Amino acid sequence: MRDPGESYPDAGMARGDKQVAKRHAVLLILLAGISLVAGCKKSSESEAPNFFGSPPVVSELSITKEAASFNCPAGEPVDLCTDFCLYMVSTSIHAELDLVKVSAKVTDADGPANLLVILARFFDPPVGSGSGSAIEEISLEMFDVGNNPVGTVTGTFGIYPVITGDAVQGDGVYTRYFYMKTDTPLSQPDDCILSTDTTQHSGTYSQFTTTVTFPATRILNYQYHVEAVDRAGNITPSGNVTLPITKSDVVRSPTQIPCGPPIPGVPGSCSTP
Ligand SMILES: [Ca+2]
Repeated sequence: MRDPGESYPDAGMARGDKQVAKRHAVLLILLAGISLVAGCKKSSESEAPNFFGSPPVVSELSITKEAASFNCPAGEPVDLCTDFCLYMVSTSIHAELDLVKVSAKVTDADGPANLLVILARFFDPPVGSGSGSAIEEISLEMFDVGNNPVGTVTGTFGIYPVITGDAVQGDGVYTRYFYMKTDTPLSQPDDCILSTDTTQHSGTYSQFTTTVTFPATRILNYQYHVEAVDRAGNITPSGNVTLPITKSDVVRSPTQIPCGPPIPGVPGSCSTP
C-alpha cells in the first residue's frame, strides 16, 4: 500500500518548492555576485558602492505551535460481501499532530516589489538530535495572500485547496502554517485531515512528513526561522525559535459488519447487510 502522504504530495508545497527552486537559482547567482564583489572590495580596499539597496526588514516574528486533533467517523463502508462473502468494513480515524504557525512582517525600503521570497526554514531531523538520518534544510514559502489558496492537494476521495493560514491579504505579514506529520506507513489518516480542514477553513494546511525516529519521550526540538530575500540578493534571517514537536499519531478503527445470506445461484456472493 502506498503511503498517501507520499502519493499525494501537497500540491501547495510542491508549487511553493518549484517557485523556491527557481528563486534559489536566482539566489545562487546573486550570492555568487555578492562574493565576487566582496572579493573585489577586499583586494582593492576601496568602498564599494551600495549596489544592493536596503536589505529586507523582518519584524513581528511569531513562530508557535498548537496540537491539532481530528476525528473522522466511519464513512461509506467498503463492500467485501458482494464478491467475497466476507464482511462490510468501515473505518473511523483519529489523528493528532502539531500545527506549526510561522508568520512575520517583512518590509523593504525599496518597496514590496523588491522582495523575492519569504521562507520558513528548519532542519530535519533537528541538528544534534542524533537521529542518524541525513540532515536536510527544509524551506517552505510564506505568503501574504489572506485565505486565498496557493495550490491544491489530491487526496483519496477528493481535491482540496491548500491555504497558508495568512490572516489578511497584502498587509505585509507573510504566513505559513504546516503540520509536522510523523511518517506512519501502516496507519494513514486518508482524507481525514484534508476534509476536516477544508470544512472548517475552506482549505487545508500543508503537511510536512518527517521520517525521523522520535525518542521515547515522543518529543523532538525543532528550530524554525524566517528568511527574507530581496531581488538584489540581500538576505535577512530572523532569530531561531525552538519548538518541542510531538510525534504525531494516527489511529484507524475498522468496524466489520457481517454480510447477509449467500445469493442463490451466484457462488461466492453474499447480499450486503
Ligand atoms: Ca498577510
